[in-house]
Amino acid sequence: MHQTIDTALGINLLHANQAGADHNREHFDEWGITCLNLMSSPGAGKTVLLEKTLAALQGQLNMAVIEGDMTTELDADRLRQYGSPVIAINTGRSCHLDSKMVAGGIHRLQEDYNPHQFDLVFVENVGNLVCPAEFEVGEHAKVALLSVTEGEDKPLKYPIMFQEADCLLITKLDLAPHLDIDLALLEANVRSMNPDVTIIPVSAKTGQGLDQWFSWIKAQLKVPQALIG
Ligand SMILES: Nc1nc2c(ncn2[C@@H]2O[C@H](COP(=O)(O)OP(=O)(O)OP(=O)(O)O)[C@@H](O)[C@H]2O)c(=O)[nH]1
Ligand SMILES: [Mg+2]
Repeated sequence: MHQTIDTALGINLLHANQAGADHNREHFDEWGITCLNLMSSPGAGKTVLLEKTLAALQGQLNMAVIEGDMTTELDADRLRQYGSPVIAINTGRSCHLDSKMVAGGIHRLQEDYNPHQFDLVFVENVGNLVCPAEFEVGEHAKVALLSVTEGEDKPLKYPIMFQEADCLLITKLDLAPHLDIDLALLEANVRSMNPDVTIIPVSAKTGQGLDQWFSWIKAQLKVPQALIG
């Protein structure tokens, strides 16, 4: 009995969230913005990757970040050094951003800036390999990060994140020689969940793979880069 109620509640919750996500996406589409939702377990390297990305693409693209964290603005403060607007959202007891929280971030962007100026909005989700994958926020693509320190089995144990991802970044590649990680097996496990996902191994520390990541980002833009003045 409880299970039935829980399931019905869960379906209603996800349904309401989806309606909000569709509404957020309509705003992004109206403004010509591409929104990318970055998700991973805690510490896989989302913020460091965003730091490298903001630094590298500054001057080429007009970017903003909606930064989700349960309590602090530590990540938001790190990212503010790169000149792009960073909207911090504290989720409190929630282990993921939902579409309503991101709508709040969008409204703050709208109030403080001309939203038409942005090409790209990154959402950094709360570090969690489960719930963020189930709650769309209005993104155009989902980017999952999995660091080499987490183990080859994670795509099998936490399938939804890997099934939903449009792009999978294998992070901290510089650490691989110090570990027993089997990268071929890791990739095979990802492919068994999602045969078509783009897989990009990267190291934010050495810069390996970052050019491929930047090319993937540019291929997602709503306005082709050649037209961005
Ligand atoms: N060796 C190495 N360390 C990295 C790399 N990328 C990130 N790190 C380290 O991993 C730790 C976590 O990085 P963050 O970018 O804060 O991870 P995050 O996913 O944003 O973490 P949460 O927001 O807490 O979920 C930091 O100590 C980083 O310096 C990398 O490419 N190589
Ligand atoms: Mg972070």
